[in-house]
Amino acid sequence: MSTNARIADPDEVISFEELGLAARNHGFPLEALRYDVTPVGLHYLLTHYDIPAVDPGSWRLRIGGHVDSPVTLRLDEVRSLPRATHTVTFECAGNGRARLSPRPISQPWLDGAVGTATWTGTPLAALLREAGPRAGAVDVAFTGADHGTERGVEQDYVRGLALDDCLRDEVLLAYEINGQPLPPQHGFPLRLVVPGWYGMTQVKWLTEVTVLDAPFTGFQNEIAYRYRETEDGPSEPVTRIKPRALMIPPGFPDFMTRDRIVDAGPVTLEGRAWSGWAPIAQVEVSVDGGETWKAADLDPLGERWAWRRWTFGWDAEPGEYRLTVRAADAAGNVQPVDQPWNRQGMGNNMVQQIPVTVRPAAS
Ligand SMILES: Nc1nc2c(c(=O)[nH]1)N[C@H]1C(S)=C(S)[C@@H](COP(=O)(O)O)O[C@H]1N2
Ligand SMILES: [Mo]
Repeated sequence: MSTNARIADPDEVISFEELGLAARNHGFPLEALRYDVTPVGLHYLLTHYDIPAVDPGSWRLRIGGHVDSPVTLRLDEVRSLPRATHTVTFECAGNGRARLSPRPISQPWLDGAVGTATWTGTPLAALLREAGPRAGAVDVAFTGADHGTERGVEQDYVRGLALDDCLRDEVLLAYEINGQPLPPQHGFPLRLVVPGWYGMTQVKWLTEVTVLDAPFTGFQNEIAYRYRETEDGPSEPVTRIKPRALMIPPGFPDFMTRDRIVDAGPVTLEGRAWSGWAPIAQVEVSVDGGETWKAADLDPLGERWAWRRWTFGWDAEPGEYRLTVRAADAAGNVQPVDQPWNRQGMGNNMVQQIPVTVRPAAS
């Protein structure tokens, strides 16, 4: 049995199975780019299996493995630890997958597997230090309370992360989103938040934190979240978020195609850009599908792990346009116009394309 995603045949359309995944795991509507912080119900969702039933009274967090003093905590004990809050842009590593050609079959995201939330919790580093990783500790495994099978492998959802990455100041065990207790779909009662990393790292319904003296080799790290060109060839782990800019689609939409109609005249195009590698340094807009580019205006840098707002003044004259936007970060990573294809459809940060008809202004 292959543990790779299947690739769609050239004329194969989206199946009921994919539609089922897409309905459970909804994206965020692009007009929600207008909010600095995404309202909870508009944040994207991705859950591999079922949302587990967790009883907060009997729930425990266990920190153990290759440590000197294992720790077990009740929810009220976690909540009484020092608090920290970070505003963080999340993005699923599969965002953009459904636009790839040929198309890897999995959760068929278009552009909307994104959201920015204010996460409150307690810094992971202090708890890990209290448990005391022993000499030789390399990775930490984070286990969720959800369970399922995936490509024939039965498993709890578990992700590994290098101990050094776990000890960064910004990493949280979060119990609140936007000032409210986590709702079931976002990981109640506790989740991991690792700012800058793609979504698979943000383990929901956390129950166990296990320090390991050998590299973690579980399914979600070794099989699922890899950049892989061929079925059996070499692969690289999916880690931090590549740069992406998105635009609020201007004007108003057609119901079916979602193509846009805009009245001629001055239009302020607006959106957000982010990168998990370095702060956003530049955003450029094209109204001709990527032939020519002009720099957008950037809002001042805000919180490091939150997206950055941009605007662009467009003098729209009647005609047909294809609006496109691309981001570059301070580490020199630039969003591509052409698809970065890989076998499992990971990290497709190819630019958004918005067909727009500009109609003459009513006189
Ligand atoms: N336990 C558990 N954690 C999980 C997942 C999961 O299926 N189970 N999905 C991951 C993936 S792939 C993503 S993109 C994010 C989505 O977080 P959200 O649903 O809160 O937006 O959660 C991550 N954490
Ligand atoms: Mo994801």
